[in-house]
Amino acid sequence: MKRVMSIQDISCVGKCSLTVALPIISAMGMECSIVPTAVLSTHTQFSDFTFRDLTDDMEPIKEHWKKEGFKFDAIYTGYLGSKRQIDIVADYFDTFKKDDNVIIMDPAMADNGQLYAGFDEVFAKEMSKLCGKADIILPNISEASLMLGVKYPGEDASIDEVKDLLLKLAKFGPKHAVITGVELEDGKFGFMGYDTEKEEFYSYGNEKVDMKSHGTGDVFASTFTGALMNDKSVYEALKIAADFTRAAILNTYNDPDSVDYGVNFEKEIPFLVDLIEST
Ligand code: PXL
Repeated sequence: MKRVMSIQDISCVGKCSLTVALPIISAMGMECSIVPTAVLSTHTQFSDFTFRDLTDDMEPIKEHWKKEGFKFDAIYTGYLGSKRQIDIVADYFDTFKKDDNVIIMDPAMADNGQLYAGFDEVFAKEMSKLCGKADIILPNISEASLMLGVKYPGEDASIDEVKDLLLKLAKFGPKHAVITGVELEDGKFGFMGYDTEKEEFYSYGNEKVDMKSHGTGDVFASTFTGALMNDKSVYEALKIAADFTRAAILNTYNDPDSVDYGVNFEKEIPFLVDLIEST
């Protein structure tokens, strides 16, 4: 069985980061080993959340795993809480990156042009340096522009603006830079990516569901990771992630009892398994 390492926080209520990565990656038939970076009572879109920093545990976990000789087929990182955590994650990459595994980074730190609570532009720059060690990076439009230190073009950025961001992200050094949450030319909503080796753009989208939701970037990145581990190509895995994320949003949109802090990805797990089997 393939093994994924996921490094991000546990938000006890909030349907994001590890409470999304673990069920999705497990449902896709992969072992998901975790490095919890912090325990929060909720994600940071709530007020008065608690935050227990677990940075001091990260180095000893890494050292133990190194001693045990554990190997990972993918390393997938999401929300990181501080510059020090970014430095430690860089050490994880140096320790566990091999020729035959893949590093996937979702630089989760902003939405709608706004950094999440506790972050600043300096943190965004540090995150951009870490992206240079990744094979595939999955920022949204806000994260891409903040990491690049350029003006936020808005959620309705034009295709030319998105392409410009992608070419600049490519200079960080990943094999694929992918921007999520893009309004495509055909009126669809999805992702646009750039393959830095083939020097080619690609994109895919679905009809937009008219709803703002939290944690969708985490659902997308977790699904992408699981699909890639199921031997799908980068493009196929991104497409599966886009289709599943949209299904989770649509389910939430149609559910009168839905919560507003996350999406109903749980209800769509059977669809995810179908997507994996039929792709
Ligand atoms: O969904 C991204 C995310 C992850 N972790 C924490 C967050 C957020 C978004 O707000 O606050 C703690």
